[in-house]
Amino acid sequence: MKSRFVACLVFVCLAASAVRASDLQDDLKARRARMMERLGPESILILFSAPEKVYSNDVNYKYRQDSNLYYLTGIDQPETILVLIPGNLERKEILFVSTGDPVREHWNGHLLTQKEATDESGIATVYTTKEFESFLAAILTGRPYGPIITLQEYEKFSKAVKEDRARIELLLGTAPKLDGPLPEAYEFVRKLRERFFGFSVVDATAIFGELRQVKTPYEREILEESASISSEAHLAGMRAAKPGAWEYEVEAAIEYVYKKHGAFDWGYPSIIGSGPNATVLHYEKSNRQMNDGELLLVDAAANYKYFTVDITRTYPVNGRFTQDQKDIYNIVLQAQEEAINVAKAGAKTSDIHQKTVEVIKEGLLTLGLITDSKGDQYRTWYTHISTHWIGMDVHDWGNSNRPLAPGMAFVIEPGVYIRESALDNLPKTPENEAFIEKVRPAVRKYKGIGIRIEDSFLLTENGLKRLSARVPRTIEEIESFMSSR
Ligand SMILES: [Mn+2]
Repeated sequence: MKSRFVACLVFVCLAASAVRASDLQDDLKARRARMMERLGPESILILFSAPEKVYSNDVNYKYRQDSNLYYLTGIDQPETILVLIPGNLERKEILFVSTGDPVREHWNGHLLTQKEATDESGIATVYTTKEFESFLAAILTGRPYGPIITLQEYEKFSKAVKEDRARIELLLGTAPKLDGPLPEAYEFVRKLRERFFGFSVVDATAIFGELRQVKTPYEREILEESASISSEAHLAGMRAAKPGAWEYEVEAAIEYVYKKHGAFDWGYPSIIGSGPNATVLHYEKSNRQMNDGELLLVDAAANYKYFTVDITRTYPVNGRFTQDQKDIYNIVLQAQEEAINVAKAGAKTSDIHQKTVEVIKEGLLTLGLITDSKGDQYRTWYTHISTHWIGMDVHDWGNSNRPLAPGMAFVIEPGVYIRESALDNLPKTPENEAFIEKVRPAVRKYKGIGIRIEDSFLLTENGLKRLSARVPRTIEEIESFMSSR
């Protein structure tokens, strides 16, 4: 009964969404304006869409737009290019899209017309992708581009090119090795430099990170809707888990909820790990049958309108925790609880993580899984960092040195994973031999238990908001939900 009531609430909440389609266009416009402010009048930004990716042979994966291109355009079509020229008089925003190929449209569906591209993005100037080369050649040799345009339109940028001050901002990604192949972005830079002069190339990564790190009111609403769908999906997963069921049945129950609410798909491949699979951080196979007495770790969230939260729950497939499972669970839960209290405006995510480390060390020491709470022994069982930004990417762009401020969204996800093999992998030093001998009995007792608890948060002007609050989390909440299914 209780769960049905919750499901009802979700439905009402989603149906009553106050977000209108035009809200996205308004937000896109504001995002581009902020980007152009950072770029300045002597820069241009060139941003390419994500390539299509091969699934196998001549079949592609479902197309997923590059987050940054979508962030500034709302266009989810391949072969799209955005150019921002803040120094221009009117045409500061120019979009290139592939249009009007009847054969391609027959096979793969409608391509945006220039007018539709304008309607979706709010960008008035739209050219075809084929024109991009001649556009670049024009503006990088100090000529204007496009019909019925005043000679002054491109003047600021042209002058910067002529005087060697122009900046081309691109997303370069990680620098390639000297002897390896050039990634596409670097290849593009190489070709630009062969043909044109008067500019330097700048990596725009940091600006995107800074902008995306603080969510706009529109983005906060979508993030909450996305969290709402993912929370409901977790409840569906909890209903599907039982001794004898297969991991993929839980996965199907979860992903059904995503699709039912019009989500694109998962935001990252679902992790549905039962028994020892719960200790595999990115377990993706979902093909094991669950046994009575085991835990199931579920790490899953939808990509809804290009926003993804990140939620993990670990619960007993038969609905009741054993004492050993409770021992570990309570450490992770307490670590999360205490870390939540640290997550205030002005704090850093490293402070949050440090708190989880402190609590987990104490807990592991008490259970005999480490012998020294001062050093790094805890890393044998707590193998990852507990925070990251969320948003358009599940591990969203942002600067971790920036103090927390309203509009930032992130997870807190401590975890403990007791893999006996972790002891075998320690370097063979006398110190480690002694450690292994002392903790071996506790490791035998708890081996195969993997627990992660992960919630998604939005820091607001009124404090921290747990976006995944509806998913049972404490031992009491979980056992009560599982027995009332
Ligand atoms: Mn995560």
